[in-house]
Amino acid sequence: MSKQLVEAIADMKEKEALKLVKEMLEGGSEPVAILDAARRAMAIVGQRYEGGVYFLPELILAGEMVSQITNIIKPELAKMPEVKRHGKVVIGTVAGDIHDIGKNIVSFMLDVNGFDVLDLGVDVPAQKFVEAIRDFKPQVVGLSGFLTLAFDAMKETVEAIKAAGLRDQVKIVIGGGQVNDKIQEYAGADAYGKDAMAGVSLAKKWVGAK
Ligand code: B12
Repeated sequence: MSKQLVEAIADMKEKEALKLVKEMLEGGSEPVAILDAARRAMAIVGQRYEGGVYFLPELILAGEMVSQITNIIKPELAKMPEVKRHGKVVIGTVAGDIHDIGKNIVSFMLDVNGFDVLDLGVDVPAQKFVEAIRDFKPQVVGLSGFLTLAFDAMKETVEAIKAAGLRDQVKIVIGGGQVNDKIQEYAGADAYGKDAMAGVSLAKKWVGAK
């Protein structure tokens, strides 16, 4: 069924995709497995966009479908037994970038895994991260970005945090479709997370949670 879901999203069959998600949940599928299918479908949508098969309207529709799927799944994840709170995370999509589907998934996976998350939204200026670190006092900062131009914004954000004298107080993890360890090094972050669960594992490790 997860293969059918990938195809339905990738083929822009919105009603079918949402119906499948509900059926999968009723059938006992893991919410995280459904999210993974949505992520795989988005990669196909991206390839079709690159290949000139899809255009911006399809990207927007695909984005909306995944947001709706995320909203259906959220209450299921929230049903998990109450977990101990481990610490605080500030997260946002860096300046110049408005992609937020992945960030939203990371944000709520952190939440359901015991972190208090302050989500600053999209196109977040470096200074806003600095202010949030001062006010919210997180142990971890998550920077998300999908565009190649986000790499510079990530670097600038890390530099602004350093210039504000706050770099030693936080661990910084970056993530987003094209991010890898080279970009992590370029941006001066502490780690990169390939997916939401990698972000959760890193944050847990950094705050010493089991
Ligand atoms: C959906 C989409 C959109 C939607 C976004 C909707 C939304 N609300 O986010 C819309 C239509 C708005 C959009 C706009 C644009 N897009 Co777009 N978009 C995509 C698309 C198809 C999917 C992205 C996505 O959501 N993937 C699914 C999520 C779940 O994956 P993810 O973000 O990688 O997240 C996971 C991990 O990376 C990780 N993660 C993510 N963030 C973080 C953070 C931390 C801390 C951690 C630990 C982990 C982590 O965990 C997530 C969950 O597991 C990609 C193509 C692709 N290859 O995927 C193009 C793509 C990213 N877009 C692209 C482009 C060019 C644009 C536009 C410039 C188009 C235009 N001409 O206007 C604009 C950008 C405007 C801007 N300033 O940002 C290009 C980028 C190319 C580049 N090299 O920069 C891509 C690659 C398409 C392409 N092949 O050309 N886009």
